[in-house]
Amino acid sequence: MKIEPRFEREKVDLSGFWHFKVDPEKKGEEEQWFEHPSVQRWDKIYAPAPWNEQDSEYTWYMGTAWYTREFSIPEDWADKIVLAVFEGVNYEAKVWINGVSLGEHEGGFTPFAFRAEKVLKFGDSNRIVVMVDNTLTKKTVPPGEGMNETYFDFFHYGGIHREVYLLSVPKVHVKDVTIRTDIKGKDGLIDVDIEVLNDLEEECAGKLTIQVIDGKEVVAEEIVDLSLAPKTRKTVDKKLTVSNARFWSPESPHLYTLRTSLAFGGNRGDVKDTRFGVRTVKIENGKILLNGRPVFLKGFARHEDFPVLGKTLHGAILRKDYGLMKEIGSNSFRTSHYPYSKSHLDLADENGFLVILETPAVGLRRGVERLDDPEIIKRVRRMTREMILRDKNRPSVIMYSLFNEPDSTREEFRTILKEAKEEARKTDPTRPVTFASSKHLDDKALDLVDVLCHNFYYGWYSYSGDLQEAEKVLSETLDEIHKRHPEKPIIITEFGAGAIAGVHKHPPEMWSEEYQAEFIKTYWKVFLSKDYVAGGHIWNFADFRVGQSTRRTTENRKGIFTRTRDPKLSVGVVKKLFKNTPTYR
Ligand code: GCB
Repeated sequence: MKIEPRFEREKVDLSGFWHFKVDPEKKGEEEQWFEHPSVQRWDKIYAPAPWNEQDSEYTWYMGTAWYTREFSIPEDWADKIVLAVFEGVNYEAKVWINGVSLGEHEGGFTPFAFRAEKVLKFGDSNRIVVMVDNTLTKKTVPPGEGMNETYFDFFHYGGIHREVYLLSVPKVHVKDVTIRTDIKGKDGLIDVDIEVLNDLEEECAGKLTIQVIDGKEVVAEEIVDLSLAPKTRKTVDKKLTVSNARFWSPESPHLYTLRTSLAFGGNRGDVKDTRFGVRTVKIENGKILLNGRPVFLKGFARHEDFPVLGKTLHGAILRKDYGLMKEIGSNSFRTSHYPYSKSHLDLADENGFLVILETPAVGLRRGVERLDDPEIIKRVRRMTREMILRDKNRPSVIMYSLFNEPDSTREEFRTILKEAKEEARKTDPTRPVTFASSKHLDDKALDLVDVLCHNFYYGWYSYSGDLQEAEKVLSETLDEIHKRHPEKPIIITEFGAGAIAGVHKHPPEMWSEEYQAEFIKTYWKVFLSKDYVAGGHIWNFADFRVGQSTRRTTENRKGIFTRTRDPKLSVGVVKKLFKNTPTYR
């Protein structure tokens, strides 16, 4: 079998300097800044990257801001569909090209795209204008009331913080691919759904070639005859088998490519590649089974955060972080508290990390009047769906966390959890769902999830400075949770203590590097003593920027690395703990 040739779908990348103007009085729309912005008087900033740390004037800015730039589009794109793609804009975006409105999107961490070919000038210069609003309210997801009054504990960056580009795709193309894998003996069973769109005014007939590619070899192939009526879409469902498959796992993160190629009337059409791994994830008898073996997650809850770049973790930083995470011996992390960028997760697939993928639904507590507010439910459902649609084919993603630390003592939380869960199951019935609870024995919703995730801070926020008592209470609480839900594995998705790099105390005291190291050691001992504990994630991999308050010294200091990735004392300790804890147990 011959590998079908690959064409990259062509892109016009819009990374670079954009003209920029804040609009605190929100007069831009009325004054039609999207029409002919008088950019001579505008500032310039770089995208992708939040606006906050690019100039001190913008650091604490919350409100509306405008971006604009020119770009040109090749002439030979004229017969194509052209999408204006945004991988992440925090929090709300409205987009115009050549003065025409393309649409709007809400939510900072999931991608969106608008059809643009009708308003573009091909072989010519075009202007894009993006209005971004990062205003938080009690009903945004996540919610808040100001830069220092967020209902969540990380800095509220604003702006275009992930890639923006124009993408050309043929009028007949593969719109979406869903890959589900199973294992039978030594074989990988691949179940694919391929959605093909015919956007032409005429019927088209041809063939779809589906190939599983392993390195330079086609290891499975199916060819399907296809005909599509004008302006319709069709989903092709096929099952392929890879004999003697190499299964994806932390120790051997083997990736295959599914290539879908269209051909019509002898002409080659769209080619789309989707990476995947052959692996299974199941929850059985209180264990998380990866390819049938019980796994133990050792790792971190992370943040996307770095000086100046804010939430935009450049490839070089990601490369460094993964190197450090592997050197320490970790095999897992949670995308606390929002879906991370594509490249962040690409590296998880490639490096064999087991990822708990979390939605941006953090902070649904205190100030939020009703957790079952229809507006909030709608937002949560949409963000959950957008996240899963983006990441459903990643082998690294082993479960979805639908919320972080909601007020799960309130009865209404059950309503919004059920809604989010229904959306998750509908979009992807294969992966377990969970949420990170801080309510433990008072939690009213643990019966609704597949895996129990708990965040503990005994020895920090309570039993402060007293690790002996913390150990006792932690152990008793875990046993009681397990007693109530014996069939569900428990992961400790957060545990940690603040340590200011350079502060040392003997005997260990809060805020010292020694106390943090002792804290982690104490917790780890408890986890390993319990058969039902399926993992521990240290809060946090690195220190990260937060809003201003009396509780924090500009950053949350619970990282075992500083914000710039210098190690604290804990790193050596954690390395030993992780190396002595096998992935399968
Ligand atoms: C938590 C939150 C996390 C905070 C952390 C802390 O429980 O989930 O967002 O940053 O505690 O350090 O207080």
